[in-house]
Amino acid sequence: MFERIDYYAGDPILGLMEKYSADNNPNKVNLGIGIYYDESGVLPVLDCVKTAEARIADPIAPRPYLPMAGLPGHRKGCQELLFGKGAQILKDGLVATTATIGGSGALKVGAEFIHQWFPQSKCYVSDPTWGNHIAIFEGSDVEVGKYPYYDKANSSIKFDEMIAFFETLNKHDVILLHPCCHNPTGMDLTQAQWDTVLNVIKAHELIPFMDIAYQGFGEDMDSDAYAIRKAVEMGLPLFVSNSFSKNLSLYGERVGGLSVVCPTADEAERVFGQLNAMVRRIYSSPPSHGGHVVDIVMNDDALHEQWVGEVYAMRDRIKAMRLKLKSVLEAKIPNRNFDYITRQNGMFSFTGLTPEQVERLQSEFGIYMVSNSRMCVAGLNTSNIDSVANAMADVLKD
Ligand code: KET
Repeated sequence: MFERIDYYAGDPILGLMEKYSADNNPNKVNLGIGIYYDESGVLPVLDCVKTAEARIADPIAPRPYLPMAGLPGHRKGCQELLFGKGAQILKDGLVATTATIGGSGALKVGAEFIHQWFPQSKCYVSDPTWGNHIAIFEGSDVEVGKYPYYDKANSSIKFDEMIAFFETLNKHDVILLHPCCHNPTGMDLTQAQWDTVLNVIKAHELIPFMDIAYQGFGEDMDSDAYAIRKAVEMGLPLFVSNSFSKNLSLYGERVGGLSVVCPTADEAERVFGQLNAMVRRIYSSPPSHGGHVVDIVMNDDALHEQWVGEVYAMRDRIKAMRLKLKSVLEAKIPNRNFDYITRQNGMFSFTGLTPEQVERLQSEFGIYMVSNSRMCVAGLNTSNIDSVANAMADVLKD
């Protein structure tokens, strides 16, 4: 009966995590999946989250189903983080937000919405992008294309090519953008470049879909949301998927949100209703535990401030690791340019290693990075950075 079912080749990122876990090399280093580990190589529980958990646990409360759109405080937390506290569009009721099962859930609900209400639209993703972007949109029967983005030879962005490409697209085509900390390249647009992109989007009536999974890991909470807020200022309709997996270190709780910015409050209400309908038919309503953590941390001023500080500490540790990695590699291979390591933002560095070199790092040194050469810099720490840099230098020299 099931013989005709294809084998699943596995996911390039999650599969790597499994392979890493099964490796019994005592010196193994996980630089694959986008997870922040602290200086001791441990996945942190943020202090603000510990306080929120203590409140949730005392007294232990009943667990009813949440509304389809999740907790109101979770939704408000997403909105204020993305659009700014007191933003006029929030006062005017122009944003339809649903809490979602992680950033992935937000993308899925958004993709389903686009499939149903914009059936002619194609979705264009950066070349390269997070692999699951393509899988999620194709899984919702949205045709996916790629726009030029990363110039491998120069470790830079093909900006002019990208703009020229956008100009060829059809009205209401969707452009999936990374507002900060581009995955996998770490190469972000400047604010002036964002302005140009958004002007083209406006002129051609394209639909921007911004996926922000690393807010706070680039520059700061507000600068990382520049593209989102600029699009709002320009009066563009906009989809935003956000994830709290990384910046609240709540990976397994699956917390995120999908927000759709609409021209009028009436349209926002219609969209909100349809988002509810999408959620109902996919998973009914989101899980409550992580939603309560988000609600508490985002809506308590003192905890929110503490949280921002904790995110910036993670950001700063990653930046310090970039500097260290660059300096060790430069010392080892003086004739090669490693500036790209500190020009890139967020958790990832796109190292440009060949698949063979990535494979050698894994089999000879127990160092795991994604085969497209993406390294999660947040997996480096002062104890493993020298051995990682030495191993990289070794495979690069041969
Ligand atoms: N968007 C982007 C850009 C992203 O990198 C991730 C996760 C997500 C959405 C999903 O967020 P979540 O809240 O976990 O559903 N990326 C890392 C983990 C993964 O592949 O699932 C990664 O790229 O390693």
